[in-house]
Amino acid sequence: MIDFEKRKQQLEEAYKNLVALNNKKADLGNGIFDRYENPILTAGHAPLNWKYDFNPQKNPYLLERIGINATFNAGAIKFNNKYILVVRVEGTDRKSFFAIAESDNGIDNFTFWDEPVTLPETSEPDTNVYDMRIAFHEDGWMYGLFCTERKDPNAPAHDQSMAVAQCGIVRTKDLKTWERLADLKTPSPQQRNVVLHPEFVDGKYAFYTRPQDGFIESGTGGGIGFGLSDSIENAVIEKELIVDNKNYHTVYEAKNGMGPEPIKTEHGWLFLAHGVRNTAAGLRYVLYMFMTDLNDLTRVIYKPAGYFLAPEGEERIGDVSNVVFSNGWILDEDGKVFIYYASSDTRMHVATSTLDILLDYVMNTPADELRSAATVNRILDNIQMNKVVH
Ligand code: M1P
Repeated sequence: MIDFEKRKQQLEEAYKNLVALNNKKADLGNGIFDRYENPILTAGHAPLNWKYDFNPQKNPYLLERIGINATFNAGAIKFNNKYILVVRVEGTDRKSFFAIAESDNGIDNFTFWDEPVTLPETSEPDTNVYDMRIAFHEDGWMYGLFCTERKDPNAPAHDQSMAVAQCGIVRTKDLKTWERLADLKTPSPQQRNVVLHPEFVDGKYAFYTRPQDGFIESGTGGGIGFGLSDSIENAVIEKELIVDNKNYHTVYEAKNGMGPEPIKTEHGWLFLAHGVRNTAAGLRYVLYMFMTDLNDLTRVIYKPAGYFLAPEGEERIGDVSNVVFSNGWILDEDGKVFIYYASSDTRMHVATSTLDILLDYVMNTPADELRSAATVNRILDNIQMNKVVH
C-alpha cells in the first residue's frame, strides 16, 4: 500500500512551488520586447482537484484520473485589476476546453480558477473548442470568439481526421456566466482565428476572419479577411475582403491568421498575427505585426519585414514543434503591453514591451522588399548611415 497522505502532501507541495515561481526578464533582447525566463502556464499548473480523486477508498493509489496535456493559446483581458487569461487547456484525451487563470502582475503566479468554464452549446454540439479571443466591445459586453470544431459530415469512413472549423461566439459580463450565440456564418467552408473588432463600423459588428478551403490547407482561400454583420446574435458576413494576404517567400507564405483584437493608437490600428510557412520539418509558425489605417480598417499602412517573434530554445519543442501562437495581449494604462504567446501548442509565455516601442517597431522597421538583393541593399544603407558620427 502507498502512503496516501505523504503522496498527497508531495503533490500539493510541488503544485504550490510551481505556481509560486517568480519570473524574471531574460537576458538582453532585441529592444523590441523582453522575454521571461519561465513559461507562465504549463500542464502542471492545472489544479490537482481537476485531476485527482482524493478519496482514499476510491483512489487508494492516488492515481491521476484525468490527465491534462497542455495549456496554451490563451485569450487575455484585464478585468477587476487582474491579468486574466482564458486558456486553452487540453486533456490527455485531446479535448480542449477553456479555463481562466489570473495573476496580479501579468508575468507570474498565474493561478487557475477552481472550475473550468462551462461553455453553453448550440443545437449542434461542439466536438472540440479552442483559441478564444476575449475582448470588450463598445456595446458593453465582453465577447469570446473561438474555434468550434466538428467532424466533417462528408468525411469518408477511412478518414477520421476530416473536420469543419467554424467560429463560435459567447458573451459575458463577469467571465463566470456565458451566453452562447449562434456560430458566425461566412461564405468560407472553414473559419479559424476570427476576431471581433472592438468598435462598431458603419453601425455594424466588424470581424476579422480567415477564410480557408480545407481544415489545414488554406487552398485558394487564406489571408486575414474582414467582414461586417448587422447582428451579433445571429452574425452573418456576406462578403469577406482580404486585408493581409499570404505571400510568396515570406514568413506567411502558406497561411496567416489574426492574433488578438487590434489595439487602437493615434497612428492606426496595431495588429499582431501569425504567419506560417512550410519547411522540410513541417509548418513553422511565427508572429508578425502590421498597422491599418484608423478610418479604413482594410488598408495596411505599415508592415515590418519578417517576423516579430519566433520560437527560441525550449519554445521550439512541444506537441506541435516550431510554433508560436498568440491570441491575447493586454495594454495597461501606463503604456506597458503584455503579449501572451504559446509555444509549440504546449505552454504559455509572456513577453513585455510598451506601446511606444511597438509603434516605433511597426512604423520604422523596413518592409519586406521580397528579394535577397533588396535585403543586402538595406544592410549596406545601414552600414553607410552608421559611418556618420552622431
Ligand atoms: O498547431 C498550430 C496552430 O494551428 C492552428 O492554427 P491555424 O488555424 O492558423 O493553422 C490552430 O489549430 C492553433 O490552435 C494551433 O496552435
